[in-house]
Amino acid sequence: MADAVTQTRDAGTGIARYAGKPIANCTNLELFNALLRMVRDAAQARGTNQGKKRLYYVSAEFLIGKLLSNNLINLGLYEQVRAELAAAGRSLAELEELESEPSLGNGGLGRLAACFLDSCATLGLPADGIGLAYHCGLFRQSFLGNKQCETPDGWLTWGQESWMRRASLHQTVSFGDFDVTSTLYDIDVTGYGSKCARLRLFDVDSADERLIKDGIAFDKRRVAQGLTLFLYPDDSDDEGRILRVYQEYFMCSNAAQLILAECEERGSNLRDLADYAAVQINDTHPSMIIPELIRLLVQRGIAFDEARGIVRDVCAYTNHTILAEALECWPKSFLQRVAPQIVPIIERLDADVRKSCKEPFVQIVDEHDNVHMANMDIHLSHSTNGVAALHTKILEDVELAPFRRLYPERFNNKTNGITFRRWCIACNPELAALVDRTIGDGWRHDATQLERLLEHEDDALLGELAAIKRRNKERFATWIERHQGAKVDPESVFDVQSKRLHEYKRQQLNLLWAIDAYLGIKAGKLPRRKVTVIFGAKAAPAYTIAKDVIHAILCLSQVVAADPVANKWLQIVMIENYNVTAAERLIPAADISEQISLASKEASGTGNMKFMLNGALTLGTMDGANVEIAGLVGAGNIFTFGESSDEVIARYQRGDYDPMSYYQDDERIKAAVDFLLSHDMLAAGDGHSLDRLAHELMCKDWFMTFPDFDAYLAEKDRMLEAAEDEATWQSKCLVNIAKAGFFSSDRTIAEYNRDIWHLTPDAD
Ligand code: NBX
Repeated sequence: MADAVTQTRDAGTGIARYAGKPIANCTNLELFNALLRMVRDAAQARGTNQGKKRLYYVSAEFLIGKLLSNNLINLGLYEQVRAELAAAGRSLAELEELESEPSLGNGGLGRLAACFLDSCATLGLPADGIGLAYHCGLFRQSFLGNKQCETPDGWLTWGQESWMRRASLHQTVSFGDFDVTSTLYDIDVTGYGSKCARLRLFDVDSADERLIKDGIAFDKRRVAQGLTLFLYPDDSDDEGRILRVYQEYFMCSNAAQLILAECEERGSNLRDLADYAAVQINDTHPSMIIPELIRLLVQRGIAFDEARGIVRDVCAYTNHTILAEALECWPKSFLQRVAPQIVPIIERLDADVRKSCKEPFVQIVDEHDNVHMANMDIHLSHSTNGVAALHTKILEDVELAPFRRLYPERFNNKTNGITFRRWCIACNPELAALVDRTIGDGWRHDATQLERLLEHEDDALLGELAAIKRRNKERFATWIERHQGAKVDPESVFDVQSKRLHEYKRQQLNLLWAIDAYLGIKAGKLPRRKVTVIFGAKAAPAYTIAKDVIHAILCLSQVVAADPVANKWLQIVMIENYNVTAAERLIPAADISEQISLASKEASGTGNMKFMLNGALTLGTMDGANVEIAGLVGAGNIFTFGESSDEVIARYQRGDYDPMSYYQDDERIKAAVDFLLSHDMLAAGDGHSLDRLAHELMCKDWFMTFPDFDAYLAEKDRMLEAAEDEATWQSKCLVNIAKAGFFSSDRTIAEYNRDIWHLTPDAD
């Protein structure tokens, strides 16, 4: 190992050698490609974590972010590469700009998968992520006429060398009506000072990007050509939904074939598969791996009942939501068309369940012949976990209570985490250096050591924290101006809500606050300091109300900016095409972290952890991991408001929520909602969209924005007042940074391994 590291270091000193000419004579693209090759060699020299038993983390998404800097940091090459480039008058930052971000995920679930691979690699666990090589991934978002536009994100066609390496594996997947062949691509996932994990992505050989017409539209009936073009093709019609089932089965069949072949190669006789493989099913998109594995085992001569037991011992399922509409449920007729070979298996699994349990809620196939993927996962795996303490408790006591009664020992919690390599060391190097100077660098491998920061609290440390925040805000200001021409004031409070656009996350609550603040300024009630409200969010292309919220935010942004008084005190910015790269700029610059989901609905959240680690304070409901953050930092160091999850669940059960009565009885709510249809807003935007949103809030408000409105306003006001006492504020930030250690994904992964996977770390 020591030799490998030395060799790696030696190789790393030669950018020019990789470029084939002196640095000074290279274009930035040539330097980028040289670094890419250097990193790939260094990663290969380290090798991948090995062991008899291997984790296969199967996921439709891996939101990995740009790789160059992160890999350089993890391989210990960052400083010398930076210095070598600087000596030749070149900048690593400029090269980073050339890299396009892999568009392989959409939200928290995909980013979690990426953090988990980083931690598996770092902890020495033999692990692979398995997913799909989407050509255009999630759409690229732009704003036109204050609306979201979607275009393909052709991240793979960028004329540079790629992190993806074509593996020699080729497999065939049989659908009901035709066969396809697939090719496997590998991306090395470097660990921090360790060997690597791998991200293994399947593509279909018949994929054809020429199918894409007009924006992100394409003929979804051309399955073989369109299969891997996009992550989550529009599923507002049956053609789109069937295409998703094709995608999922393609992923699952490839994964199952690969796993069995590899395990046999490592010595498994397949009856002992659980000694060789742990399969983690990331939400329900990979659920068909269960019947597919059973099918392949039966094909290899194992009796059905035994195959079912083997698969149960191998598979574990992670649930990421309690929203009923997000739990996948496919008509059996779709499966019959896509993969008829697994339908009899699913029917037999369903029949088994029916024999032992009559409860309709837990059946795999319901009376309308819909297959409930999560139900299949729970019956056919040995572990079902939620992703934060509150979420797991709601699953156990409410949403999945009948399953819990059947299988109490299978339920467990694994509170999410984030990798501190990307979310502090890489994105906030000044903060990381300050921590090193203050408590040493042991926290980089054992994040709980961050608590020691509290022993060093004094004016000097708090002053340094404030100065770092200020510089990060300036850096963000420079970036957003370059990115989309927006000018923001680093003197102002940066109040940030960045996450996928969804009604349950309640960006509309923040929007109503901003309208209320604007109306207040117009009426002469000035804030203590300018507030810059920053949103980052993509809306699913077919999610109309989510797009209406984006439209209203963009219209309001224009209205406020055009007002010569208000624009001195309030600014609303929506980041175009929010992604990991934008998050890396934004999060270190935030003062306020908005985590305002309707209590009980956000399974965990992971942005909340990233903001905390970067010294922002949370304004949040007692939901998801916010509850655990509050417990760790104490009531004085977080700003919470709103109804509790118990109250919300009771409200839903009573079914008597009436938004109209709030609208009529609360003047501020009425004024804010009415403003959506004001002359100024209508002049900035589309009356239909604004009207639809106002109507939705007044007449439905399914995620109960109004009952929390007053409490939100009051707590945000208290928070903005607190922000004016710099020393006390920074002291609260310090507590948040110090207590963030629990949320390292190294802790999460160690728990998965202890309780579910039982892998042996590669000790070399
Ligand atoms: O998973 C997210 C949850 O909403 C977060 O609370 C949680 O922190 C995170 C990681 O556990 N879920 C998520 O991102 N889901 C999806 O993006 C999704 C996409 C497609 C679909 C269902 C869910 N059909």
